[in-house]
Amino acid sequence: MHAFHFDTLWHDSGAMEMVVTNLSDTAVAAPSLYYGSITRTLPPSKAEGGHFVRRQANYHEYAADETLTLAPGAQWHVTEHSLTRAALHSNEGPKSAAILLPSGERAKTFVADLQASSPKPNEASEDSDLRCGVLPQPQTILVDGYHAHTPSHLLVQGDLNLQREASKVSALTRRLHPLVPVPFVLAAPLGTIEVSAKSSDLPRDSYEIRFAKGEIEISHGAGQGLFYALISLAQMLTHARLDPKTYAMPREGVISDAPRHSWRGAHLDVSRQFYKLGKVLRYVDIMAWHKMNRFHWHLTDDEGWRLEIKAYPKLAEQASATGMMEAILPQLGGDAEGQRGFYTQDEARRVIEQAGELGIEVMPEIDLPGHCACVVGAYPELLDQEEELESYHSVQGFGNNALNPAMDLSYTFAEQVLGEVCDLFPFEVVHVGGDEVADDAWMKSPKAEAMMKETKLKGTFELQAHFLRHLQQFLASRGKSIGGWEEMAHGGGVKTENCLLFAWTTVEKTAELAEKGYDVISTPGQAYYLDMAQSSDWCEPGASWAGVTLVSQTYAFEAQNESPALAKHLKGVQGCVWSEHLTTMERVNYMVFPRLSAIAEAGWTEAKGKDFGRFETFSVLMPRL
Ligand code: TNX
Repeated sequence: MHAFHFDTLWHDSGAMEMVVTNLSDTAVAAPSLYYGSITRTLPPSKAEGGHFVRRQANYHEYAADETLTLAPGAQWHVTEHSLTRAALHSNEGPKSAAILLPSGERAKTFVADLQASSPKPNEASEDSDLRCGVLPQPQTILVDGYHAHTPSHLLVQGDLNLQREASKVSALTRRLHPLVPVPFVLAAPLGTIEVSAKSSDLPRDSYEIRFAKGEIEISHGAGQGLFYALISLAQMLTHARLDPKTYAMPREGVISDAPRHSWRGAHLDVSRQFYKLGKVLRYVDIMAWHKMNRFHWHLTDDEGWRLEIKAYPKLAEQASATGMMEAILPQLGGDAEGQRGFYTQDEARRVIEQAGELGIEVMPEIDLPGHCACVVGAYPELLDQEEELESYHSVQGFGNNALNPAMDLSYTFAEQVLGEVCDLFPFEVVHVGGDEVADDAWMKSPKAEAMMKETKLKGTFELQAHFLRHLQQFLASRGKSIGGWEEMAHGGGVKTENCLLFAWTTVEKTAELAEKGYDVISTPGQAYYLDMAQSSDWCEPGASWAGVTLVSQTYAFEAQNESPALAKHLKGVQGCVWSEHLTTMERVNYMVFPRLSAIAEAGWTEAKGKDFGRFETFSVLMPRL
């Protein structure tokens, strides 16, 4: 989050007022302000509230009085009366700024739009069919009238927590919708609609917004209630700006809202295609805009290992690359040059931090024991040296790609990797895959044969379950629950306690796992796999193993049914973005949107609030990667 928020106001008298709000936890003595603005100071300066220090072209510097101490939440106003020319648009004010702290550090500062002192209204919206533009659809919306002119900004004042959250949502909106005004400002001309907030005994993550007499009042439960209320307001303003004929800002009315499911997940496979850090951060932003709250980061697979692990440096150095000279030859996309890429632990921390600020937990997935072709490529000692090469093949065609439960090294490897992962990721669930081990894996391994004799474990899946139960115990010793795909229940399975399974092969699997006593997330390939083709047309891109999934089918799918086991164990829903076919960003966007928006709505909105017609017109406004 930014430590400071910077608002600027244009006065009709020809002055520019600059307002710095301290959003940090510490008081700052005698700060200095740097900014770049095309509306420039004309020396000699006629500043009030601060001293002009210097300017070069658009670069400006002002210092506060030595006696000024800016407490957390407090504001420093400087008004400059001597300017080269008048500002005519909101983009003619400061575009970038920093605050110089006494330590010499330049603190991150969010720069809001230049506001006009007598704002000119945007296009009038008079249609009686106007709506609140919020997706996922809130549970109840009662509106008695809309503003004929959507305000450019809403004012937030006084309460530091509210100011911080509002500034954060403004920054998010700027990243996703750089062409619309930021929703929340911390200083504004008289007459700007003000937002206040109070916590109440509403359920966790719930909120209510009351619009009355030119004011907006939020009451919210614990958790993310306030953040979600602000996202709803930010969306209403943004969408009214983007499509004023359809969406508007309520003048009188109440919105009451609460999430339907506690797990509203989105998964991203960064192994089959490597997506740069900036895209991952943007994916997290888009999730937050949809009020999704669990990012399932599929970090490893046969084709590439994408996370730096200090104990096994060759994972990042070698297992992250495919190519003609690599252990893994070029696969889908990446041509003959192959692909390469991984995230450092510091980069992963950036994702975790940004997600955390946006109410999103990051669940890492390290896919074990299967999907490890690149791992054994970099560390061949992980294979039973006496096992025949290519003695079994995964469904994707990789030979001997699963860590062998009969080898001590497999446990050492898994524990060291998961140990680093536990240290890095604060979320309580670590996903260890468990999927798609070939049904004859290790059956030609002398070591596995000896182990089966000794332990009475029979066949691939009992060996697999033995290995996964060990990982479950290891994770429990680190205070974590185990996550995994539905195959974690095979061969006797892992324990149902401290475990979360992801049902994917069929629609029925979710209830089956719940009936076995597992907490479960519903992500059936037939509805929520966003790599599936969207029509049977020959030229339609996508995968086909789960059939064709139209947007309307994704939207209509309901994970919940009458099963009492589901009522107890269904924790939520998730969209999965497998990337074998998603070789370009155009394809990613075409496949993922708007189906991801449909899943976000399934996670949030009760079934009675769903309406495909409304969704279809609205979803085009949601941001893309
Ligand atoms: C199945 S879902 C897989 C993935 C593929 C996906 C393609 C799961 C646990 N395994 O490895 O990428 O299908 O749709």
